[in-house]
Formats: sequence, C-alpha cells, structure tokens
Amino acid sequence: MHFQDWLAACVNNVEAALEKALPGANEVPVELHEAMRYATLGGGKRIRATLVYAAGRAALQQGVAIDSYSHALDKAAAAVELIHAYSLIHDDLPCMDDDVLRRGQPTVHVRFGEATAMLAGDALQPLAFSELAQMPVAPALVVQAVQVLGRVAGSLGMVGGQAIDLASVNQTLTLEQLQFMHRLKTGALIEGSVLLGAIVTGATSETRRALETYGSAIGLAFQIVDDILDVTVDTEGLGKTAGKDADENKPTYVSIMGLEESRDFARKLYEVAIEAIKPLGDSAIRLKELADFIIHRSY
Ligand code: GRG
Repeated sequence: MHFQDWLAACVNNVEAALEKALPGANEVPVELHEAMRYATLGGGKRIRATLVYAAGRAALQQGVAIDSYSHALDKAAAAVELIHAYSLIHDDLPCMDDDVLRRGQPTVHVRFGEATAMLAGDALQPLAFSELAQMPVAPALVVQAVQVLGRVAGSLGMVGGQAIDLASVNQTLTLEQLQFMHRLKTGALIEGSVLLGAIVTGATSETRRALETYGSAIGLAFQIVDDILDVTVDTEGLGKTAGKDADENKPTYVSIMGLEESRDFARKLYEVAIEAIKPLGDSAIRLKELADFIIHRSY
C-alpha cells in the first residue's frame, strides 16, 4: 500500500474510533458534548495517531498478524488524539495564547465560550484514559499504557512544557532551555504515541528502546519544523498564528539558531530517528515514511 493510502486509512480508523468514543451531540449536557466533538472531529493531521499505528506495526513479533491488534491500536490512537485536542483547546484560551482560529475554524472558546471550552478540554482528558482502559490487550499492558500517557501528558511532559513556555514570554532562553521546553511541550506526547503503539503490540525491551530514540528525535524535529513553517509559510488560513498572539514574544528555534541552522538541526534529528529504527527492518517502513512526512511537511 502506498504511504498516502496507508495514511488515509489510519486517519479513517482513528476518526471512527473518536466518533465511537465521544458522547453524541444530542447527549446532555449538549453544549459540552458539541464542544468536545467540535474540537476533536474538526480535522488535523492526526500525526500522533498515525505514529501509534506505525509503531504498533514496527514492534509486532514475527508471525503475528497486525489485525489482532487493530481494535487496541484504534483505542490508543484515539487516546493520544483526545489528549492532543484538549491541549489545543486550552492552549488557545485567552489565559494562554488567546487564539481565535484553529485548523481554519473559530477556536472552541470563540464558538462556545470560555467556560465550556475549559470544561470540554477537561472532559477530553479522562476520556483518553478511559479509551486506554478498554484496550483488548493483557491488563499489564493497559497499566503500562496508562502510566506512559499519564507521564507524557502531565507536569513532567506536555503540561510542564506549556508552563515553561508561558513563563518564557519576553525572556531570553538558551538553546538548551528552549530544547528542554519543547521536548516536554510537543515532544513528550509524540514520543508517548510511539511508545503506546509499541506497548500495545508487546514490543521487546530492545525494540522499545529503539522506538524511544526514534520518538524523542522525531518529536523535537516536529517542533523545529513547526517553527520553520511559522516563518516560511503563510499559515493564517490554518489559524496557526491568527489574531492576538503571545507567540510573537516567545523564543523559537528560528529566532535562536536562524533558519538554516534550524533546518540542519531538523535534518540531524531525522537521521538519528532513521538510524534508531534501522535494526527493525521492513516492519518500520511506516515510521520511516512518517519521519519523511514530518520533516518535509508544508502545513
Ligand atoms: C495547554 C496543557 C496545554 C498544553 C498545550 C501542545 C501544546 C501544549 C500546545 C499547542 C500549541 C502549539 C501550536 C504548539 C506547536 C506544535 C504543535 C503541537 C502544533 C499543533 O499540532 P499539529 O500540527 O496539529 O499536529 P493538528 O491540527 O494537525 O492536529
């Protein structure tokens, strides 16, 4: 199957899983559920979900069919997208980045009001863990998955990175400080997505270590590419930088390293990621293609 077809199939699968996981739009409290659905089903590249599927495939023991894990992978993929959707809702709030557009549409607080937006984000988070709890795999693997998602989404991961990011407005950061912040804010959930896929299909500890290296490198590369796109591509239509935006006063890779060095750094991280998965051979082909996609994306 060509990469684009595989990607489209992953997106379909996770969107069907999200549709199943989310309460219906007519379920009370209606406005809260509408807001949760609006935030979660309204597009997005679904990179984190596709990393779950790709890592699950790469970690599969020889001779085992991926089909026996597809339901569990759907649930893990939905879980990371639910956490991602909640983080975007909260990140867009007036008390954070105060953005009015996301994925080309009004942000959740603009459409539903601040209180509902906050609650929608709050409600998406436990739903993610509930999805993991329903994965049809050995209970010990469910426990590991819950522990990993808790770690990467919490104060030592994404939320911690966001706290450092907010504190860095109008501050001068060193490259090391910027990197630490992004490893937590953006990188942790991306690395966690890779790990969840690996846990679901029962990766050996050696494979898990390889995938950790891949996930950590590609997670940081994703953020660097994001910073590069912010200055090289007009993303207004995608709502990335629309409206009053605290981002203007935040340090980025491009502001600290310059454009060309940022590109070089992203390429180096790509090479680290590719090197890490080489021992996994053909089973890691989708991870290789996703790394290419992340590095070369234009949106
Ligand atoms: C508020 C708890 C909390 C956390 C927010 C991830 C994050 C932390 C904020 C997102 C803000 C942002 C624009 C970060 C830059 C990198 C990034 C995560 C971009 C958005 O992810 P994509 O490009 O989005 O995967 P799509 O729309 O494709 O899902």
